[in-house]
Amino acid sequence: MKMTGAQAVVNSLQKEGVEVIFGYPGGGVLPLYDALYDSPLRHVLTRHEQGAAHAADGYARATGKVGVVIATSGPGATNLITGIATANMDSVPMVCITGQVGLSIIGKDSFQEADITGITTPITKHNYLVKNPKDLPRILREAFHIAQTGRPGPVVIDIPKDVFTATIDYDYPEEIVLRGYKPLYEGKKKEIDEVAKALQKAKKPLLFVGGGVISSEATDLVRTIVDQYKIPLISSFMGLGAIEAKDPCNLGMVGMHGTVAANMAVMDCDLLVGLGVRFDDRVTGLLAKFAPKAQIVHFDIDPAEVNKNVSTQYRVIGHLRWSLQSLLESLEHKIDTKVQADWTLWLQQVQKWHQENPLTFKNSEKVIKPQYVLQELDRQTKSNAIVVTDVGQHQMWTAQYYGFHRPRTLISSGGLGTMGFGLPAAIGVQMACPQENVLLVTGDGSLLMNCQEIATIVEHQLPIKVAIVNNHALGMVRQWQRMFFQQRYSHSTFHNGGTDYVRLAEAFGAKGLRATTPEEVPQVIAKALEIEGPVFIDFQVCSEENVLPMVPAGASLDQMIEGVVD
Ligand SMILES: Cc1ncc(C[n+]2csc(CCOP(=O)(O)OP(=O)(O)O)c2C)c(N)n1
Repeated sequence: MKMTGAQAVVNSLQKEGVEVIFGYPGGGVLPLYDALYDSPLRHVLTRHEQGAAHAADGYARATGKVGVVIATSGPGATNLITGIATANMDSVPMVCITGQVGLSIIGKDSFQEADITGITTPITKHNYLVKNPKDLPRILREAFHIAQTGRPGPVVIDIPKDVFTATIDYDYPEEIVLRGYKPLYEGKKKEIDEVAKALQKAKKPLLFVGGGVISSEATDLVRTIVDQYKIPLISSFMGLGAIEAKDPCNLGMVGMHGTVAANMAVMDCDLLVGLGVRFDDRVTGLLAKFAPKAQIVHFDIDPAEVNKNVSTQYRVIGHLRWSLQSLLESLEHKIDTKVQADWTLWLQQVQKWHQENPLTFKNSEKVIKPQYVLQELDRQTKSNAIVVTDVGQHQMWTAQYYGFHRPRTLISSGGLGTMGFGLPAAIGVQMACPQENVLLVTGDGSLLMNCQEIATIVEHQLPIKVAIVNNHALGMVRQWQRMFFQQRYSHSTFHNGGTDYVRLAEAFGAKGLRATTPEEVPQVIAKALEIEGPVFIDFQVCSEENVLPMVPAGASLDQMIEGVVD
């Protein structure tokens, strides 16, 4: 069938089952926007390309499907960069379509030209500059395949304006032939058997659950292992929600702001089994003292991850669904009562640590404590909202005080730590899950970084509830300055009383509420939950609070600061 390049892109998106696209038009992509005009595809016009990228990312994190974003050439495309890097660090499947100047004027500093394939090479799983219009269907097919298979990630397709307008014979390929790209599904049985043997010998095994467990939809298999063998588990920030927070085997988050029990368990275990984790520096602390008594096992789909940060004794490369299923088969009848008895003793030990060292804070009747806001949000939403966060103290308090029970219910920028992610990501999440309660927990700093997207939320009347943990400061920066820079608060405070967030919300046409005293917190949350549309709540919290416990950067996991630091 004959059609233009732009129509070919639209057709291909439909063939890939795309439902919604996030984007922002401009000269370089005008032919594509013209083709979208006649298509049934839903397009959400954000107010900034960065917002579009985070919205597509949020959509992908909430569903597991590929998020799609469109931007024009030059500044449109460069505005996507932070969003692409964010998705890349957290292995989120995304296809980004960017416009490019005409083929004959590429490389001539043409108007609105940027070398986007060059710029995004280090932050994409793959990228394309389409030079021949007839390659478009194949490239789109490949891009979706690459984005969602193996370790998921973002793929950029840069399309020159005259490629959009050229006429081609359209045929969408069924088959994909990609030399050199073989995303592994099944690993080696031998590797599994070695892990099973190591487990039989272990007296203090510890499962370490990461975001890969969620993205590979393998939570049920981890659940089965935990139920059957009662092995304690810890979670990375990205792994929260994979297993119920309240599960008796779950010690919670590990690392810099992890629980005491999780960190102590790492220091004492004799076999640490990493499942879809990156062993990121916020998790390991001082590498030389990470899991000092343990042999380390690493399960991952991406061979490049193994031995990147920690040296492992055992590794299994493969899709976690295959690997965990095989491990379960391999373990069957091999864990005798003697081994199981050791594991039970170990579980009792770590549970005792967990009971003796719960996450706590000193509540107050005078000032609103941020942790109290989180506890109350958790209580009133029955731990059942999809919670999106920004980056900072509020993000860590959310991880600590909200009870995540289902996978894909904590949507947050873990790897890159992108302030400004939350609001647009919440748009993508609410679009993907219209029936769910979507709660955004943000900071007064982060919210301002993409606050233009309030307009998008209002336009689509998305019923997102936004909790602004307003400490009139860049709280996490302030905390570091307080603890490690002799309280020299260099440029971390918002003066002049900060922004009036109620009026900001109202200026965009959303509802704004405020809580200034602890008694108002429950009432204001209840009211926000009753209101149907978008609501922004300004919680005026005390700015002195620190996120604790804390392992200082570069210290070992047993060097936790637990008490309140003044
Ligand atoms: C885009 C970006 N710029 C800077 C930082 C560094 N940073 C990390 S946390 C933080 C403060 C966040 O402040 P706020 O959003 O108010 O949250 P709070 O820590 O007060 O809860 C900053 C500046 C970042 N993570 N992202």
